[in-house]
Amino acid sequence: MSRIVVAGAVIDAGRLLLAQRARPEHLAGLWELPGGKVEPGETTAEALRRELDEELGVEVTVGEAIGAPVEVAAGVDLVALRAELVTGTPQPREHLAIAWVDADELAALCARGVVVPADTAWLPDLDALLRGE
Ligand code: 523
Repeated sequence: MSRIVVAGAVIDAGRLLLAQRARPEHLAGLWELPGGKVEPGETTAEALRRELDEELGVEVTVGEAIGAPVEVAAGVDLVALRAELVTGTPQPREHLAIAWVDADELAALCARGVVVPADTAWLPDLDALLRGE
């Protein structure tokens, strides 16, 4: 059975929220769209709301999918959904840090190889959103 991991593209005032992973070792220190595994019985939107509450202490509304799903492991697909902050200020409860980046800063991080590899697939889609196209 395939599993889904959901990641949130939280955009506010032309900036994207990134979170720096603390684990596992091969991803530690890399920046990602925050999220996590969809649990049985959850929709992707429900899972994203739960993950962003647990990880960052924020309430979000979830919007449309961004880009195409990425296979992160055999039978594990990663999907990105747009999300908008409703309440709370993101705090890195499970990450090393958080950052708000504009389109140029996101491209620079991807070019430096400090973004989680799967997430770099969405760079064109995120770039267009951040530039308001
Ligand atoms: N990714 C990934 N990008 C990304 C996320 C949220 C996750 O490539 N933006 C990958 C990393 C892991 C897998 O998806 O291989 C599961 O993500 P993880 O560890 O964030 O999921 P959790 O938080 O549900 O995991 P555990 O609670 O540790 O089981």
